[in-house]
Amino acid sequence: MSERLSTFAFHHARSKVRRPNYDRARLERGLVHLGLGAFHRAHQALYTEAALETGDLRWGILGVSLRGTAVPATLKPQDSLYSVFERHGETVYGQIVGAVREVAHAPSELETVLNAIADPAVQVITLTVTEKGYCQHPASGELDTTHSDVCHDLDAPSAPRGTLGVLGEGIRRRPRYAPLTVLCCDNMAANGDTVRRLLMQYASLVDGELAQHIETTVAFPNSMVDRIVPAATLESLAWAEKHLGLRDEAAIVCEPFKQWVIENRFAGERPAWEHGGALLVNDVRPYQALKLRLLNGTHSSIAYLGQLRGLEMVADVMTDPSLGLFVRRLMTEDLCATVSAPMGYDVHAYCTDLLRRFENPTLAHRTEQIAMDGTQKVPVRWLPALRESLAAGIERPFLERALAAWLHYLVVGVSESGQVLRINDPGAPALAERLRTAAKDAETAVRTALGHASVFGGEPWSEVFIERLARHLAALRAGGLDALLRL
Ligand code: CS2
Repeated sequence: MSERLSTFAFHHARSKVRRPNYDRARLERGLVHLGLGAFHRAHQALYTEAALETGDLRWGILGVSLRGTAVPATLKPQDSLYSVFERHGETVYGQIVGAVREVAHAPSELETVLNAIADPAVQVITLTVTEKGYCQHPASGELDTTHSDVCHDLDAPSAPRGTLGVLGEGIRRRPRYAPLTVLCCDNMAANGDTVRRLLMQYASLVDGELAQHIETTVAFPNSMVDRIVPAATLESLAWAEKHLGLRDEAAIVCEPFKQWVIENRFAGERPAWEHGGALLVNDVRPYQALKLRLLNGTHSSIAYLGQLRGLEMVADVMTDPSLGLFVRRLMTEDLCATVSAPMGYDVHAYCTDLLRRFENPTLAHRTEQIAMDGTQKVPVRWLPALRESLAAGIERPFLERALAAWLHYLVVGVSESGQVLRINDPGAPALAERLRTAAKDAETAVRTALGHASVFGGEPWSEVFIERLARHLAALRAGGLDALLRL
């Protein structure tokens, strides 16, 4: 077995692997990141790495895990160093990243985390806590005051455990003169505005003074993030070890593409992320809609169809003749028709690139990973496009079938090739329960499911749509995916 990556060992990495060109010992702490998963490490941290390489060493990251111990336990023995390999076919580019200066596990190192957020030298807090980490009702976007984290944090605001509670208490400890930017990097529409609204709702339940402090000192720009980062596997770690020449238990293998579009509304200073290619714009919403609908929307359809068929990887779905064609048409016909491109954007070329990214045969991107948390993702990725289309009297044949496939996936239990479907979504049992109690007839099942307001919203759905969705669900139940796609 090779030597483990660390400050001491990183000079022994293979010469082709790029290393930090700055003196890590001089790195200051200027950023706190909540949610230290692979996505942050393969995305925002690389933009920060590029900013550090210009010689501005103020922007070292304190990376925080809000729950699990696995990431801190892996990174601490490596002095927070890790490697990222970009891979498409034979093309490989690897680098060791030094931007994460230190890591913390919030439940056991809470004071460290809160005091870091309170430190005026920290001017930006970035977040990737997944959609469910914000404790919102997915459909309305309002704070879920019955959520166990919210209840816990409202009871003990100075010893919080949820994202909003940790942010709230950290900000409460900041001096009033110190500006702060909270930058949400999760896949949600108007993500910055959403976090602002939720945090303000939370803060006003704690005390009015905190809400006012946030109001006057904190900015919440919206941002669009993009990079496909599959969860690590034993194979990907072994592959990375071979290319790194060192053992890195936090190694990431991802696609070469990355994009970050950020609204240029920071309260204080920020790293020069444009050196890593970030685009600073006035309005991020058109980019966000394009990405959430075309990339994430198609991704979710790949996930549920793939899961139902028993296909493990995204690339397997893309090469399956009938499913591959279905998802291509879902993207280029249904979803494409619902987006308006930012100025100068070639949506057709964007779609072609997306399809090529999904086809990447060397990326072990599991359909199960994307299928996770559907009750949070579907309301963002599919439902707005569907609502807008239905309001204009337009049928979206592929998207509507995909929605039926998701509902079926929630209750069917096994794939068409016999694998047990493991559903990882805290919001799923309530919806599945509705589908099950109304199981017999597809139309009743659909009506009951669409009545689940926290996912589908309070507005009624049109009768013609309900009929079509019921027909799709009935076809799936009777004849599986082939019957659905034939309809
Ligand atoms: C995926 C995203 O897991 C998922 O839901 O759709 O993580 C996707 O890979 C990224 O948003 C790509 O930028």
